[in-house]
Amino acid sequence: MITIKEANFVKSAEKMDQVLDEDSIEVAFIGRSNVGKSSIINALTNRKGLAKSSSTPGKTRLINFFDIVFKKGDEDYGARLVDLPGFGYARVSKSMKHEWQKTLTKFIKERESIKLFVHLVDSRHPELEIDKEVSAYLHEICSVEQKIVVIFTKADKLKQKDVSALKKIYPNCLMVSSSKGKGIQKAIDLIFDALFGETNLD
Ligand SMILES: Nc1nc2c(ncn2[C@@H]2O[C@H](COP(=O)(O)OP(=O)(O)OP(=O)(O)O)[C@@H](O)[C@H]2O)c(=O)[nH]1
Ligand SMILES: [Mg+2]
Repeated sequence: MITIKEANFVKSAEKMDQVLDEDSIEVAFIGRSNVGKSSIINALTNRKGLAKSSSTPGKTRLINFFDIVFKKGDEDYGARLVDLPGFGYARVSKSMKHEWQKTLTKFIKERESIKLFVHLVDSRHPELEIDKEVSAYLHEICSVEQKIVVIFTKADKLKQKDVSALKKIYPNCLMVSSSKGKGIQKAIDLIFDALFGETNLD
């Protein structure tokens, strides 16, 4: 079994010149505001409050870095999780919002240490325009050394018939509930495999 045995907050960056050096492989959590980016980081690391979550959209306003250690058997594997502000929402003036989105898109585009983009999509609203835009953008900028996975969040809010409907459209999709812990082990396995799995070695 793969576990995350350690997770530590390292730094918050408001601007590009404050970000950490690209000295670790990174997983960036991307998605619209309030989709559950910070919550899944807490669920994955089993550390409530590590990443700040809130029912008010726009909670995460900085680029937050967390160093983690995966454990598989006797081996440790270091990586870094990056919690980002949400796309499409900022409770600030229009010009500030524009600045943020610019910082965010620039960061995602230029940061080669990101090996995996986890695009989080609300399982209740899988077809939103903003997610189509995010997906198109990620595919546009994704290099051969990078991967993209989609994870559906807030699965606990779905009725069984909604789960079946979603599975019909996305047969192999991963649905998680950060609040109930459902699908979290699968998400850890998926992220680990994307970073360190044999398919990753060339
Ligand atoms: N029911 C349920 N609620 C969740 C789940 N994950 C997150 N939430 C709630 O959704 C709200 C937003 O969660 P966050 O993790 O702060 O979302 P975020 O994507 O980081 O939002 P921003 O930082 O604003 O971009 C909070 O009230 C969470 O408690 C889940 O799996 N199930
Ligand atoms: Mg957040």
